[in-house]
Formats: sequence, C-alpha cells, structure tokens
Amino acid sequence: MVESPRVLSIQSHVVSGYVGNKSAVFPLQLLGFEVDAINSVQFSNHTGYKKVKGQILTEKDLADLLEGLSENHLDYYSHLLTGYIGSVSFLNQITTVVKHLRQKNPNLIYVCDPVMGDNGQLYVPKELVPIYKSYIVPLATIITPNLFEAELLTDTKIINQDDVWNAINILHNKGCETVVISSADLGTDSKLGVFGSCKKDDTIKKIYMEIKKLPVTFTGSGDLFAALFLSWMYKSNNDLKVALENTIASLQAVLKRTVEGLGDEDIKAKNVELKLIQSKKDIEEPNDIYQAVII
Ligand code: ATP
Ligand code: PXL
Repeated sequence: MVESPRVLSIQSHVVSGYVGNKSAVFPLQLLGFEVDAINSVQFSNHTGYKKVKGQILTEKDLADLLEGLSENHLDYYSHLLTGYIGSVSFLNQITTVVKHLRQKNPNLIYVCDPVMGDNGQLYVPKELVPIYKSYIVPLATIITPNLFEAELLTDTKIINQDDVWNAINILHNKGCETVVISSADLGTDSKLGVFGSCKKDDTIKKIYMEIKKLPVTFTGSGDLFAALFLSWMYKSNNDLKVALENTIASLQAVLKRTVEGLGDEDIKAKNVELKLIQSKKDIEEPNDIYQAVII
C-alpha cells in the first residue's frame, strides 16, 4: 500500500470565509493529501473586513503542539506548508519546526509562501523581512512570493522580466530549489505574469505564464495558489510546467466563479470571499486552457 502524502499546514483560521487554512485544507484534501492543520490565529474573518476578533497562537503554543505530536510519533510529514505569519517570535519558531521535521524526514518538502505585503505595501512587521531572507528562504524547498515580496527577499527593484529572473536566481543561490513568482504586475495590458523556476544540481528549468487581470482584489487567492502548487508539484513528480498550468487552471476557475456572483458594490469592497466549495470539480479536474511557455 502506498501511503498518502501528509502535509502539516501552519496558517490562519477564519471562522467565516476562505483565507489561510480555510483556503488551503479543502483543496489539499480533495487532491488526496492527509492534512494536519495548525491554526496560527483564529479570527472571526479576514482582515479586509471592518472588524476582526479572535485569538493568536504564541510560539510557545506552537512548540507545545509539536511536542505533543512528537511524543506520539505523529511528526512524520512529507510536506510542511506555511503562509501568513504575523510575529518575529512565531517565525523564528517555524525554523525550529522545519529542522525538527527534517530530522524525522530528511526528504521533507517545505513550501513557504512568504506573505509580507503587496504593491509596495508591507502588512507584517518589517522585522520579519531579514528573518525570511536569512533563515527561512535557505530552508524552503519551494517559495511562492509575489513581486513585492521577491523584491524584499532579494534587495532588488523589479521593473521588467529580466529583473524577475535575476531575483529568482538570487533566491536559488540562497538555497531554494523551486521559486514561483505567483503574481507579477509589470504594467502590461492588464495582464499578470507567473514566473516559475526549478534549479537542481546545475540544471535549471524556467516557465512563464500570463493571465488576464480581473478587476477585483481577492483575499485568500495566494493561499490557494500555494496549496494547489504544492499538490500539483507532488502529483506531477515535479513537472513545473504541468504543476503551474493545473494550479492556474483551478485558481482561475475559482476566481471566475467568485466574480460571477458579485454586484458592482461587492467588487469595490475588500471582503470578497472565494467560491471555493462550489469549485470542487475545477480543483479535482483542472481544465487545459492555460498553457505555460518554457523559457
Ligand atoms: P502571496 O502574498 O500569498 O505571496 P500573491 O500576492 O501572489 O500571494 P495573489 O496576488 O492573490 O497572491 O495571486 C495568486 C494567484 O491568484 C495569481 O497567480 C493569479 O492566478 C490569481 N489572481 C490573484 N488576483 C488576481 C486578479 N485580480 N486577476 C486574475 N488573477 C488573480
Ligand atoms: O490571505 C492572507 C491572509 C491570511 N490570514 C488572514 C488574513 C489574510 C489576508 O487578509 O486576513 C487572517
């Protein structure tokens, strides 16, 4: 019997809506993964709403949960997935978690979505940036920054495609095998670019995709992207092209369905929720509309 891949997903939980683990767990399970979820926060809803209430897990709470798993020999995972992390101490504890899980499974795949900000605006404390740069990137197998996060991690300014590939190269040189820039708005005709690169030994594979930019700000789409990409890299045996095409196909189907249900007022609001559950079929069987180009 082949054992199911097993993911430890450390992300936010929201009671209502779809960000963090609420956005990642369902698709991972649909695609055949056992998922153990640690909720880094439990909030009533995501932070785009007028009000947010809830609790925050401390680094001590995280260490306790890992200790409990460890004492019961429940700490063997094929994958670790992390998303939004709001404090220095919690992020430092993540480095301990990665090292612990790698002792149990030296082949652990760590997928890190280094959520720090977007469009030039930081939405985590600035002290997190050097920790991601120096400690997290070198531990990550796969990293999925957006354009702004790639700039922060590489201390570069990204204006054009050459700058993107240069930043990706810097991230490879810091020790990260697969780098995907999940969304890059380089100012061209309402399009978003998705850039992917795998570097193993001295072989490098580069992939580029373009998608039409929808006139809505989605929340949770980055979390969904990371979960789908983790799944399809595993299911395609690390075929970057197939993994990105399937990820984008499912994601765009979810976003399209989300937009269809919106009125003009909803589009301007910041509290749009992904139509994730309604998109079950698009997640299980992504269409083949989106084609990536090998560079
Ligand atoms: P993170 O901050 O978590 O690293 P991110 O900022 O890249 O993620 P998004 O901008 O939500 O997250 O992008 C993730 C994916 O969602 C993109 O690859 C794209 O497929 C899709 N996406 C997000 N916003 C739009 C949009 N307005 N139009 C079309 N696709 C979008
Ligand atoms: O999708 C990122 C995210 C994660 N967790 C919480 C959030 C957001 C974005 O707003 O509010 C709690």
